Amino acid sequence: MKVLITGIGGFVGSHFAEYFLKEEKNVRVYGIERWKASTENISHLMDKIGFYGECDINDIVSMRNILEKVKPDYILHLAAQSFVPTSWTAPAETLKTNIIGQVNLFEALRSLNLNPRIIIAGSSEEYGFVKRNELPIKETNPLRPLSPYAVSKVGQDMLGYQYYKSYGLNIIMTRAFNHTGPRRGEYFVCSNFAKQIALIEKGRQKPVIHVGNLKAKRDFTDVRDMVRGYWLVMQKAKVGEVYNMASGNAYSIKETLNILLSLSEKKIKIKQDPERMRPSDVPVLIGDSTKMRRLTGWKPVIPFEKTMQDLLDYWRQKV
Ligand code: A2R
Repeated sequence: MKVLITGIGGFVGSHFAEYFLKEEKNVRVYGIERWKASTENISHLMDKIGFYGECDINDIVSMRNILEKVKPDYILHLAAQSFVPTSWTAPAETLKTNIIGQVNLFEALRSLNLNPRIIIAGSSEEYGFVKRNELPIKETNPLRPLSPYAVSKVGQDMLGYQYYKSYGLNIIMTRAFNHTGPRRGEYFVCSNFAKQIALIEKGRQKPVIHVGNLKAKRDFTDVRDMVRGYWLVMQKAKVGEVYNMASGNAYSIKETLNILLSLSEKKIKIKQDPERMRPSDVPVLIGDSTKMRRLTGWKPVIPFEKTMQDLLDYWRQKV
């Protein structure tokens, strides 16, 4: 069985590759690699992953070449401009990579007459502004995106549906709520706090942690639980359907900060930094993943405190 992971060198992609190589011996893992892509996250796995040269999802020729060579049974489409704040500073680039990049993937598959099962990595950010009485959020909730990133993910989601309906492609849409853990990019909130604490412990930053909006509440799942969930959805889900993936529990950003601070012996002050505030932020996101759980039997098993401990230890080793 051949699985192609776009964005394999990213946070989720690297955990996915690790999961397959450890737990699913009958799966052959392939990746796509951009010119000068960072392979740090998967450097320990490189010899076990199949690569067929450079591929940028914005370039349909390179996309087609890879698909023709791999002929995958499954595609996990993770490659994206994945960072919400960057989508404010580079909205057009975010829309291009996420939406047009995905069109390139679909059109390349169509031109090759390939029809693997494809998972689209959507996001809880698609729900955007959510009313209190809509929590926890079901798949049927209106989408009211609040950032260019969120709009790009709504676009990916809708295109997935449209290509399923129009051309019968085997596409499954997911909306993953927040996930974190070791290797999370340093610009994402928990990872950023953990890195700052690790730098403070090493004496490389004054004992002051810079933070943005601490009030926002997010539904966090460990990335290792998340990739297990993605694989179950990939195998069992109904094509053309959308599935939330969430823990169902929310922590405020302040609570995550407090957990991380409690794992350090250093006395650290907290400083709010106006530059870290977003033009519009989603106040609370809590997901209802009943649909996906009923289908697959999945539930997250890694406690949030362990995720935070592992994330902090990752940064302690890295800085
Ligand atoms: O930036 P790179 O070269 O390290 O590769 C990133 C890749 N990527 C691309 N690959 C090919 N062509 C492109 N034009 C292109 N642009 C970006 O996507 C990286 O390997 C991956 C994204 O990884 P992360 O930023 O760590 O995202 P994460 O957290 O793993 O999220 C995976 C998916 C994304 O679609 C999110 O929007 C969604 O889950 O939540």
